[in-house]
Amino acid sequence: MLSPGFSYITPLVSFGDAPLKGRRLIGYYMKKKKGYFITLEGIEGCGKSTQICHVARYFKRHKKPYIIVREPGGTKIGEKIREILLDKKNNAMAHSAEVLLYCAARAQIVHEVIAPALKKGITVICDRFYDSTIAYQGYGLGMDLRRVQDLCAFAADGLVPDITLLLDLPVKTGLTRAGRTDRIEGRSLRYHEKVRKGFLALARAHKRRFFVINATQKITAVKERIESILDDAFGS
Ligand code: ATM
Repeated sequence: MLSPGFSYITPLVSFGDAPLKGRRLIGYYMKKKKGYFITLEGIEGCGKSTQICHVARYFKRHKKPYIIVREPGGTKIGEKIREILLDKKNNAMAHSAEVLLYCAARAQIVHEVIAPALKKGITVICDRFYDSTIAYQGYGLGMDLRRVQDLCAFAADGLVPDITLLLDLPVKTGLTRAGRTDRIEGRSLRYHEKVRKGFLALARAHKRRFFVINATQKITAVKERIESILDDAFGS
């Protein structure tokens, strides 16, 4: 069970009552908190790993302390769960077991790494978070979306990303780039199409937090787009 103390994180990171002008988080958040929670999402081969380094460099340039974490994983326990989840030999895994394992890994990293870092004013840049579970297990596997969302909220202990950068590209392009080596990547094209649609549906449903970026563009163009989003949200 997660420590009840972590519920403090909700008002700190939720966009709920933020005095937004357009999408800009005027001085309010700059004064109220120092650690931002930024997530990168997208189908396999979308270029998250490359772009996450650019996001990190952005915060380094602005002299903001940050950490980069990945999901599933990022903790000793989470990395063990990752191995189980991605192992092709585990093809008998029940859908319910799969969603619970992703959520278990998340609960651990929130508890052990993300919440404490944000509390200390450290920006957390996270390679995937619960939007992946909603897209891959909810939309992709066709599980009950409300149930999956509830599990995600429980595992994240109410933590909501400040900004989610969704790198979007056609499934065929992404999977060709990725090489399809793990248990989830090996699923059908149709499955991955549903995942992509899921991400885009999430972006439409959470317009303030999501930014959809065309990941078919050149790496530098994607990087510039991300920097302008970060400038707009956090810049001086
Ligand atoms: P990365 O390759 O981005 O590290 O993610 C591992 C796989 O786990 C990835 N596979 N594909 N395609 C996406 C998948 N995944 C889920 O299915 N649900 C989740 O909640 C998360 C975080 C990842």
